Parts: sequence; structure tokens; C-alpha cells
Amino acid sequence: MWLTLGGLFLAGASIGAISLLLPHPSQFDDREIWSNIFVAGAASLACVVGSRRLPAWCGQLAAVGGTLVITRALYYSHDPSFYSFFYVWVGLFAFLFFGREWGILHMALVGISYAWVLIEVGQSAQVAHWVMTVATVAVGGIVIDVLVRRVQRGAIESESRARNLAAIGGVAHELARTTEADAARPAICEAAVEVAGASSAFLWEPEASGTAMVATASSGGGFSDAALPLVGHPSGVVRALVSAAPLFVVNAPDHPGIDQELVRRTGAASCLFQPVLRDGSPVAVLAIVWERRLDRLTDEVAQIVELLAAEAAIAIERAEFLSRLERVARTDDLTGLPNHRAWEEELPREVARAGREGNPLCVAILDLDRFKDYNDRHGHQAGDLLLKEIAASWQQSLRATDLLARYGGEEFALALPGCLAVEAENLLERMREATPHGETCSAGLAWWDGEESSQALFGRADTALYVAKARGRDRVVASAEPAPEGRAG
Ligand code: GH3
Ligand code: MG
Ligand code: MG
Repeated sequence: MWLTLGGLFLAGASIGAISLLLPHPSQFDDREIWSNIFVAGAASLACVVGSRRLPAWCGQLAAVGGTLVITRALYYSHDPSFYSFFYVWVGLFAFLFFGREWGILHMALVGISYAWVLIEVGQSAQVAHWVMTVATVAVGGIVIDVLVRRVQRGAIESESRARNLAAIGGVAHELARTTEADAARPAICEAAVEVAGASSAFLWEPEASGTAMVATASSGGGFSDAALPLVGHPSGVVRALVSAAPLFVVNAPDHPGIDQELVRRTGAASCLFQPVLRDGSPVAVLAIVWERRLDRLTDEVAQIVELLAAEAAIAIERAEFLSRLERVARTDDLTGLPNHRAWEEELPREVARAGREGNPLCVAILDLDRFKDYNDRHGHQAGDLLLKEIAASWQQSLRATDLLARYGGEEFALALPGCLAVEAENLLERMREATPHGETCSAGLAWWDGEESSQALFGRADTALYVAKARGRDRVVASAEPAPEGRAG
């Protein structure tokens, strides 16, 4: 501001000096006008020198000073139209740097000053002079005011665009950084709330059964038990999924096509249902809720939500990929049973759970008898097939909570939570008898003593297996350790 002001004073002084150096009307009081020119020159210098130190309100005073200097020059020129164009500068400057209200006040001062000059100098057509000059100042001010507002609006818009891009960037970063399959989903909901200025956001995905949509992540509000049936139920989520097109609802509480129970629970006034597309097919829906009514959806919000939905598609694909990878890493290729790695992770969990819940736990190892011979007789492929059949056959005798894993080779590990020793022995006998193709197996069994580690427990089952083999195979041997009181049979 100060440099502009300094420049204006300098320009005014220079133009004033030129006007006196060139032929000019004889009634000019040159001495007084030269003094004005020196004042303007000094003001220019003060503005430039003091630009870093002067407080902002001094600018107002300087603008008033400018009006007075111009008025004085007009007065001593005895010609009220000669220097009047300088007033336009005051108007432009005041509207540009002080805003609309102050601009009007400075314009009023210009009007009063110029009226005084016109009366004092006694020129003809005073009113016309006044109107034309003040109107010119006003038009200049209005133009500047419009421009300033437009620039300010542009600055606000680009600031919000930058904020939105930062939010999207944050989601992308979260997505790239995380090794947790599910961490990106809440990040997407959080970003949706932020960029849309919404109250809450939910990511809905089809349930494994494929009959309903469930909320897999949320921000700003949550419910764990909500499921939306895919057919026969009014729901914006399902409509957006089926149509693969965004659905914006201005007045959610009155809309017959969306779930009113969810509207009530989220306090939604307006909502947007944005389908999440993968290769053009909808795989989820991002639902954004505003608690205040939104009369329209701006293009900017619509575009940014579309971008977020694209991020969500990547997040879902990645989460699915990681969980597939996880599943593969924990599954035995041949039998489809949990593998050694999965068993090593699960057994300590089972032991901890049994301790927590005070339930019995039995652990067994089953090993095929003379399987090497079977391979030698029938070939490895037949051996593989036998392993598969055994896994399927044994699995049938088990409850959902039992865990049968392929420990390695022709050895299988079994955890039986909540199972007493006698029940476990009976079950193992049944499994032994269910071994296909007349083959036999041996098993070692141990029940948890309530204190020992999972390794110690498994070690005892292994020792019992050796005993079973040593005693001639095709039998179940229980660990020699006594069952803890009141637990085992
Ligand atoms: P034992 O009664 O003492 O257990 O005798 P065994 O022959 O079953 O035991 P051993 O440990 O000597 O041999 C295990 C055999 O299991 C050797 C190996 O060829 C076979 N085996 C291990 N994994 C697989 C597999 O994935 N497929 C096939 N076909 N054979 C396997
Ligand atoms: Mg064997
Ligand atoms: Mg073996």
C-alpha cells in the first residue's frame, strides 16, 4: 500500500510540475501550486521511507491529505476542472486498500471538498462539474470494488481447492503407506467429511452373503449393526449401487426412496450417495451426510467426492488383495487346511482364550502310519490325493470352533477348545477309524493343565505321538500328565 501511495504522490507532483512548466492559464497562482507540488513530493518520500514502519491507519490520513492537496491545487488554479481528475486517484486508492465502506467515506470527503472549491472559485455550471467529477470517482471506485471482490473470491476458491487436494493427497498417502488392509477406509470417510464440509460419511460395501450392504467404515458418526437389504427396501445406498450414478438428496427426511431409520440415526438433512466404481462396475457406496440442509451440490464438491470414491475403489481392491494374500499365506495348498504358520499363530490364542474363559482345551497331533510306504507303493500323486481325502474326511467330524491344521508332511495338528479329555479321545478314535483307503494313523493327545505354555502343551502331544508309534501305531495315546482337577474326564 505504502509504495502505491508513494507512487501516486510522486506521479501527482510530477504531473503538477509539468502543468506549471508548460504554458498554462494566467490566473494560476504558481507559487501556491509549487508549494503543493513540494508537499506531494515530500509525502511521496515519506511513504517510501516509512513503508515498513507506518501503521495502516496512517494510510487513511495520507489519503485525506491527498484530497486536501488536490483541493488546494484546484483552489489556487482558479479553474475547478484543471486538476479535478486527481480525485479519481483518491477514489481508486481508497476502494482498493480500505474496502467499500472506507471508499465511500473518502468519496464523500472528495464530494465535500470539490463542492467547497466550486463555491469558492465561483465557476459557472458548478452542479454539472460536481456531478461529473464525483460520478467519475464513484465509477472508478465501483470498478475497483468489483475487481477486489472477484480476486478475493478467487483466492478463497483456490485455497479451498488446495485444501481439498491436500485431503485427497492425504488419503492417497495413507493408502500407499498402510500395510493394514482396513486403514484406508476410515481415512476416506474422514477426508469426505472434511472436503464436503459434511457431518458424517460412511462407506457401504456388499456383505459376504451378497444380500445386504453393510457400513465398513465411518467418520463423524457410526453404527455397527446397520445392514441395508439389497432388495425390497428403500435405500439411497442401494439405489446408487444399482444405478452406478451419484444420488444427491436435498431433503432427506421427506424422501420416500431412502432409509428413514438411517436418516434419523445420522440426523441427515441432505445426503449424497456416491457409487464407488471399479472398472466401471459399482463395488461400494460412499454416503455423505449433512445435518444442515444443502440446497445444491457444488461442482467442486461433486468432483472431489468422485475423486475420493476412486480412492475408495483402490482401497477396497487393495484390502481385498491383502486379505487374499493373508489367506493364501495361512492356507495349505494341497488340503486347504490352515498351514503350519496359521497353527503357530492360532494355538497361543486358543491357550490364552481357554485361560480367560476357564474352559478346557485339548491338543493332538495325528500322523499317518507308514506313509512313505504308501507313496512308494502308489506314487506321490496318490499320496497327495490321500492327504486331501484325509483332511476332508477328518474335517467332517469336527465342530466349527475346532481347528485342524496341516502341521507338515503327513502330520496334522488339532486343537479342541471346550473339549474334555475323554471327549477328545473318543473323537480321535473316530477320526482314526475314518482314515480313508484302509490306511491308519497314530495320534498323541494332551490336555491343557491350565498353566503351561502352548509350546509345552504341544510338546506333550508330540511325545504322546512318539509313544503311539513306539507301541505299534494305529492308536491314540494320551499324554501321561494327569488332567487338572475337575477338568478332564
Ligand atoms: P511313520 O509311520 O513312522 O510315520 O512312517 P512314515 O513313513 O509315515 O513317516 P516318515 O516320516 O518316514 O515319512 C513321511 C513321508 O511322508 C515321507 C514323505 O515322502 C511323505 N510326504 C510328506 N509330505 C508329503 C506330501 O505332501 N505328499 C506326499 N505324497 N507325500 C508326502
Ligand atoms: Mg507318518
Ligand atoms: Mg511324520
